[in-house]
Amino acid sequence: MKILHTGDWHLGHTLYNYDRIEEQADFLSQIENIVAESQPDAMIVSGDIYHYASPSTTAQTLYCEYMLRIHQACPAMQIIVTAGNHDSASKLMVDSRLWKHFNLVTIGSIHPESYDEYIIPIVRQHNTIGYVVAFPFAYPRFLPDNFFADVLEYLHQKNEEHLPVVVAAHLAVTDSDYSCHNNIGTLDCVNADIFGQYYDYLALGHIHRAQTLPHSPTIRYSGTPIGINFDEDIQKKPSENYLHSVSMIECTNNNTMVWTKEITSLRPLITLPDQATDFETAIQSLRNFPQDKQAYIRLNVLIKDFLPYNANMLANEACRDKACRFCYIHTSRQEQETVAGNSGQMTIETFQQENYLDIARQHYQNVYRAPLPRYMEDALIELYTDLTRENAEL
Ligand SMILES: [Mn+2]
Repeated sequence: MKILHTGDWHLGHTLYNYDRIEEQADFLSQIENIVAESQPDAMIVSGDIYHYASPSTTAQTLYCEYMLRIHQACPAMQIIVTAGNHDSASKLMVDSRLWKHFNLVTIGSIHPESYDEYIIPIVRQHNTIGYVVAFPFAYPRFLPDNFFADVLEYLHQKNEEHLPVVVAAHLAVTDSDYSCHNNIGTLDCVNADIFGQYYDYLALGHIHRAQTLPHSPTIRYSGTPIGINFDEDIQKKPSENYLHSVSMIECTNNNTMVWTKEITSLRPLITLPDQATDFETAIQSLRNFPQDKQAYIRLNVLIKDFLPYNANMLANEACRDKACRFCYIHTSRQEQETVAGNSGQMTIETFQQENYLDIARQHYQNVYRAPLPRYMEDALIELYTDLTRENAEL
């Protein structure tokens, strides 16, 4: 059983107000070519089909057009689409009955009553050759205990021929590298153990960096086909291009092989330069950026005090005759020595006890080595008074 595993398409996603439909069409057509060439038995799209729960008509048209083309590239292939946390499960289900006629099954939400709903037999020339068990996104706390493992055990009992089983899910598992996500604090992580043991490959979506779990070669995130935010595309080693791909899986007698097919980005997300530098050096590297290279650019600037007031204008000017698109300036602050005897770090206790104005004064002194200006002090007092009054009214 050969499977193409992808996910996190985020169709309709825009980056700093730049429309990305052209890039999204480009990666879909690459997937279409991979399908035509490798003729998989199934294709799994593990959630986050669209970026917005109410996708634009352009994004939906794109989905329709390319799903049909992908289907036509390999009509016997079973396509399985699950809803991710970005999708509206009910919207995705609207035309799901029509899509069944094109060998495409959509799994929108979890109704724990019927296990068979999640089990899709994969058929080649009238013979079942394996199963895909597809779970959409669900908050772990809303799932019945042991749900995933129970469904898989139920299939294991039925699967007398021990045909291969591939599971699709959209969630964050512990031990994965989610350093590219800036919402780590809100990411609910579950242990991959919750799937039990009766499967051959776990096709995950949710985390955007393609990766196989350490010590578990058959648990994998396919990653996004194109970068969704700049942090995803930060190279592990400077200057090494971050590769996007789809994953290919082949399950044969008790053996699972995994390899990738690269997806090239029409407009890669580039951080310029790799290491943060002063503004002048950064803007110069943008001026030197190749004229015809299509890319999204963020500048990586190390600041001591403030950015020049016209920094964004200068960056836009530097791109004027270029094919690249300037997005924003990422700033990091140079570590400064703090007042002698004061580490600049405040304990939570001090923070709770001190007066808000003293905290502001001390912080300003530590960072800028100057007293807090009078106008800032006035503004702070005004804000504080407004806030406390609003709170009193609530
Ligand atoms: Mn996603």
